[in-house]
Amino acid sequence: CPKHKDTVIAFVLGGPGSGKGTQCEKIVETFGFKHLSAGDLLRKEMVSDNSSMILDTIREGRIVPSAVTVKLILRELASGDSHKFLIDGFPRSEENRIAFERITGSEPNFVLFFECPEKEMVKRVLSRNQGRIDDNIDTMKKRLKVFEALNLPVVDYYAKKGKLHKINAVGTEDEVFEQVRRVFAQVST
Ligand code: UP5
Ligand code: MG
Repeated sequence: CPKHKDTVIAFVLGGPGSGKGTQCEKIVETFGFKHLSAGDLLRKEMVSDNSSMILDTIREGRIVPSAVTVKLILRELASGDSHKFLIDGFPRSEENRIAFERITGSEPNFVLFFECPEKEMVKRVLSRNQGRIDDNIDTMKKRLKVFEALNLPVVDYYAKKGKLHKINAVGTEDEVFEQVRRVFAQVST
């Protein structure tokens, strides 16, 4: 189990294009966390393993089996000497959440949730232009449906546990980060 008593794990949740990756980079610069993007880890694995399963799943906006994603996250938690982790874009379903808890024996210390209207998320994703196979209107519609059906229950779960910090994701990157900064100030006291 990678979790020592001084390990800090924050889950960073929010819909597709809500700004998770962008804000995680700022958190890394300001608060010295290690950033683990589940999506980035899966895209790397897809290429290095030539995995058509991961490719097809991402193109359909569906969720890769928990065992695959948790293995990649565990490898990162165990490598290097960081003990403060941002896990971005995971868990995406109750099944993901339960698998993570069972396999690592850990729960996150706190959870950030970027709240963003669908219209804004669609606009951001379609204007990103970084060649992601899932950044097209058809896949985006599917990603939004999966987010609503499977990820929002995870958000509710952490809200009930008192671990959820909601961030209004609309505004400039700096405006959004001001809210993030306040959360980190609050949880580290
Ligand atoms: N942008 C950012 N902030 C802005 C702001 N305040 N104002 C205006 N523009 C802003 O941002 C998106 C775009 O918006 C960028 O161009 C940015 O400059 C701009 P970004 O920070 O990239 O948003 P993010 O929330 O990270 O969006 P992303 O598309 O990465 O979210 P997803 O959750 O859809 O993607 P992820 O990579 O996590 O997952 C992709 C797929 O992998 C999933 O659909 C799924 O198929 C699979 N997956 C799993 O199966 N399991 C997992 O655990 C994780 C992923
Ligand atoms: Mg991202």
